[in-house]
Amino acid sequence: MQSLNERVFIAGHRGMVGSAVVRRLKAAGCTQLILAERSELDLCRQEQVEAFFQRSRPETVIFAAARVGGILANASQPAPFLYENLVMAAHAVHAAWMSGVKRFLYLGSSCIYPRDAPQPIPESALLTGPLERTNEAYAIAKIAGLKLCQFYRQQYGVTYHSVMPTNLYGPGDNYHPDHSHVLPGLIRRFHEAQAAGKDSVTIWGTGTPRREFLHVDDLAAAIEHLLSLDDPPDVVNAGSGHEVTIRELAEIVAEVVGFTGEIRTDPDRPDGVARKLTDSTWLRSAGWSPRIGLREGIAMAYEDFRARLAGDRLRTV
Ligand code: GFB
Repeated sequence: MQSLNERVFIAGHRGMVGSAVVRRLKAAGCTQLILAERSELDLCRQEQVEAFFQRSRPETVIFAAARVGGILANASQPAPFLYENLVMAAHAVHAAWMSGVKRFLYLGSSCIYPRDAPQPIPESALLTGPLERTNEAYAIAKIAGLKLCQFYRQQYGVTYHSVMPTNLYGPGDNYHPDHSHVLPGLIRRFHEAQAAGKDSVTIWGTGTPRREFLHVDDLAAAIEHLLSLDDPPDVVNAGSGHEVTIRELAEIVAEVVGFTGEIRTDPDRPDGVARKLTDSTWLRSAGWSPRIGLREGIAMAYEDFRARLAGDRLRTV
């Protein structure tokens, strides 16, 4: 942000990313955060979005609203993953431009890159090959969103740009047993196995895919940093630079939770893409670097999980 007094609309402030951004900007001293509950603003409804922007007049928009989920949710619900993410982005970018918003930061995902992209994946790999099948719908919507920003910037001279985070985790994650991402899925499964005294836990797939994880508070710092730059590139990756296999991840979760039984795999479940390590050289050279290590971050996420479980506040959407 150029100034702490700017009117900043955070779309999706109830989600894991949006709430981390709210925490970060409040701590930085931002005084005019604009937040809207879903009952007040349905981003899938164009008239509502346009009326909201005309009424609330944000100067900066951080677009963290999305239908998100893990590999199973993506693969089994491609229609709403494409439709909702596509129309939300289209409505918000267009309404922002019509109401005079000069700065718009769109949140994408590292799954926009081709399945067989070189590793680590540079931003230049975009649209150079076929996508991973299990999240094609989400990826197509996110590519359309980042292209909207790129083309509005190119044609209208507004600073609309995008950040592509790697696999995220942290407080307020979704712990749905089937639809969550791998890390909250494993935290829940290992916690329940430990509590029930089970002697084994089965993880999905072969355990061999590699993933890179970034704590959502590190992403919030990246977002704040990107917004402080006058002329960022259209698309910027944000990753930790550190990848683990799913089995290694499960071993860390087991250790954090205190589960000492056997870890089994289930090769009938989908693995998804084999590797997805982002190249964040640009963002690092611009002055951002992640601070939260994976083990430390998982321990923090587990604390959050337990607190929410005890308070009956676990998100399972
Ligand atoms: O996090 P995840 O669902 O999504 O799965 P992706 C990552 C890997 O973990 C896959 C394995 O190889 C899964 O088979 N896995 C093992 C599990 N146990 C579990 C479990 O209990 N739950 C889940 N969910 N996975 C997503 C995309 O891809 O990444 C989204 O579908 C988005 O579009 C997101 O881009 C960041 O990393 O494969």
